[in-house]
Amino acid sequence: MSLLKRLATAATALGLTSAALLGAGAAPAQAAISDCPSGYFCAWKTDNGTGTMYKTQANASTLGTWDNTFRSVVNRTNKFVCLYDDPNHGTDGDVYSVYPDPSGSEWGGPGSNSVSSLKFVVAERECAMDPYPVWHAAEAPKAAGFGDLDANRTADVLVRDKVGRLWFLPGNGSGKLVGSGGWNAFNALVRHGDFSRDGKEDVIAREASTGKLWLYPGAGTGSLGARKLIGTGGWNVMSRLVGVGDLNGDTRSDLVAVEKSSGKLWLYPGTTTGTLGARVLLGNGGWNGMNAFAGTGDLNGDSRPDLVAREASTGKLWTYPGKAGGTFGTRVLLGSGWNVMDQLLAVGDYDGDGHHDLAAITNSSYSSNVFRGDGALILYSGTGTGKFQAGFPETDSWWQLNGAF
Ligand SMILES: [Ca+2]
Ligand SMILES: [Ca+2]
Ligand SMILES: [Ca+2]
Ligand SMILES: [Ca+2]
Repeated sequence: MSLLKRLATAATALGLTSAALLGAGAAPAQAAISDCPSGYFCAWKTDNGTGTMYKTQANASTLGTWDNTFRSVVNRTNKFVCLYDDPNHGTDGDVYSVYPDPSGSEWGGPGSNSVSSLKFVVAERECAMDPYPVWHAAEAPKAAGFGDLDANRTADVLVRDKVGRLWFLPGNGSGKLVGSGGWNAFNALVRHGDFSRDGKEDVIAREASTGKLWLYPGAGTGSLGARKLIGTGGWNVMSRLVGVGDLNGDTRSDLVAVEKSSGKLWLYPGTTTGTLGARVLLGNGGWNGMNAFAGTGDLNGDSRPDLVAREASTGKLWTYPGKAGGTFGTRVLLGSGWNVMDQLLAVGDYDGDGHHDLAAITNSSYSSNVFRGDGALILYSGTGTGKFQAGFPETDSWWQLNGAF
């Protein structure tokens, strides 16, 4: 039973650990545990849920006479309950989270008499950090506004959280809610390009249940406008959708897609009306062997957008240089060891030197002398000649999210 888990707050300990924190293993006195009403968080001073019961539906900055007394708890709400050793939800001490359990079928204890405040949150990461991760980017006067939803020449990012909210990260460390929910209905989100032809970058989303493709026109502020159907169905036959910029050189942004059944790579050219035109075969097969993509924009200085892809079997990272005619030239090896990344992220020019860059979010296999485990953001500054500088571990706050775009 992993009822209680510690949230890592130290830079070197990302990820959940639970082993030492499980509660009392003895069967609860059913009558007492079931005294906790539906919709409440309850706690007892005993290890088996007997005796006087504490119950609340509200955040508590201090616990009064209950300070440092919780021994067993049950969370019959639909939110996470964060338990803090510090008062006022401080994160210097240990932080535990108790999973939503409306039926009250799981219970346990923090294993210590140290809880001094508690808080209800919808996403577990909010127990210890902002709902969105930290993103900083420099103004980039020389780069071409790629990865820039609010058109201020600072590379920005969209992040989806575990509860389906969408956050816009402008690049100054802050985050703005631009989608209040429902975004987990999509199993592909693509950006990097102005598809609607109004000069503002847009988002394309594939609806998992229907295979429909929707265009969410960017408002130029980081927010998205009313969606428009651009694909009536069938898009679930594609394993990957990637925004690549203008691959075929007609000034309109294009999409590439990998077909699940065949491993073929297709180009879907953007059209004058914001829809996608007749597809063109780019690759005859084998593209299912790639399990992460980034449409980074031009990396090698020929003004044509390039594509970065990771080979699943080897962990090698390859660049596919865009070439005249809207195809890709011979791939170039960028490096190996990339299987420790959960996701590649095309971020435009984050450091403002005029060259497109790359970011990656780590998975649990990642380890460096700065961060370990999942949820670290590593930045790779492009050289402008098709290469990247060594990765820079930027922050470990990209944890417990559901994708970045
Ligand atoms: Ca921007
Ligand atoms: Ca195009
Ligand atoms: Ca290029
Ligand atoms: Ca750069």
